[in-house]
Amino acid sequence: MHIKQIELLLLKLPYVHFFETSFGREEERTFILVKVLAEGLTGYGEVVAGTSPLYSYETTNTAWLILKDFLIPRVFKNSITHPQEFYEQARIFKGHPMAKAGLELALWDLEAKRKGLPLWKLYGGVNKEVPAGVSVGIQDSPAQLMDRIRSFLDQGYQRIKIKIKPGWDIDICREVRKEFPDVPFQVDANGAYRLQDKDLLKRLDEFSLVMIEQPFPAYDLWDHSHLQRMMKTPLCLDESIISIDAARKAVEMGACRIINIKAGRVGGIFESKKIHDFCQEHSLPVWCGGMLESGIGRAHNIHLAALPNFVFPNDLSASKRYYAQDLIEPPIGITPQGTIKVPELPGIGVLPQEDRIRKATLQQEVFK
Ligand code: OSB
Ligand code: MG
Repeated sequence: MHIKQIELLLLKLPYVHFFETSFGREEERTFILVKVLAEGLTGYGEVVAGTSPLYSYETTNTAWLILKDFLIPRVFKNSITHPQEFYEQARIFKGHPMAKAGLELALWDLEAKRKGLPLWKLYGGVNKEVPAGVSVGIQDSPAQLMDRIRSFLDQGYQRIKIKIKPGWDIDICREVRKEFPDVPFQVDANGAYRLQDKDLLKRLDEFSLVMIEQPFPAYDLWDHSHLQRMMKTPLCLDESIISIDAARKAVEMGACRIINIKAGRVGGIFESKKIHDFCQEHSLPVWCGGMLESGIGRAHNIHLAALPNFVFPNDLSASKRYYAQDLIEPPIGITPQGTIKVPELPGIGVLPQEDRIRKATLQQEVFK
């Protein structure tokens, strides 16, 4: 096999409801799709970088540049076809994990389609359904938050995660707990606090949270290890876990008791699997995070979440929770039990709709 063509597409899709975190509010998502064409098949990958360097330093523009100038030329020059070869060669370039992951995911989809197998079988997945949670952004008022949570619980989601930031934390958690006393409930600060906020953070122990995600900035494993010793509630790291190396250090330091895995953040599926396996050996449960992906990126996440140590409900929600019209058919749905079925068709196992992709495309570049 050789790869005939690689395409980068910049897409924009409006959210059904704005999404606000400690770093701001967004009404739409602009992201890169990667298409890899060979032997009449197309592999699809999604780059999770946003337009601004808020979640991490990568942006749609930096990822486009790294793909165009370094990663795509390497695939053609060295006739790379297998995702493992790509992973090994892409590692020589520093950083830019989201750009690397987007292309690795497209190569995985292509490889699985060539074999006629769904991705989860290539990854060693075992779960036929994965538990669905929902990540609820900061709202205009507590009442609006309660309404949204109620509606998600009515749809069957197994747990609620809310975004917190200074000023939208203790009082909001108290209200959510009062309204929904038995619901599995967790919070995500996206790094908005510092060690000096430890007394406030320690008060979160009273709400029986399943976990507190990323209270401190990404670089700060050390202060997370201090906070974890002071708190009953498990800390979960997201932004801090950029590699298997970071995962090992976090675990050795006691900086967290749970890890959220995102292929984009760690640079692809190989790195994700290493983190998954390491956590399994060290009895740390993991779950799959999300970056408000389209159905293409989300389908990739679902296959990853089929691995055995994905234990907690994931940030994997139905298509209609994010976008009025997703890019795939059938749309991702949730079962009455609050799970998502892992697709059985080859590759990502859902069908990208080229007409919808075309309608959402702002910019495109073809490489041969
Ligand atoms: O921190 O988990 C996060 C979305 C964008 C950036 C960061 C995060 C999130 C989410 C959304 O929480 C999860 C989802 O895709 O449903
Ligand atoms: Mg997070």
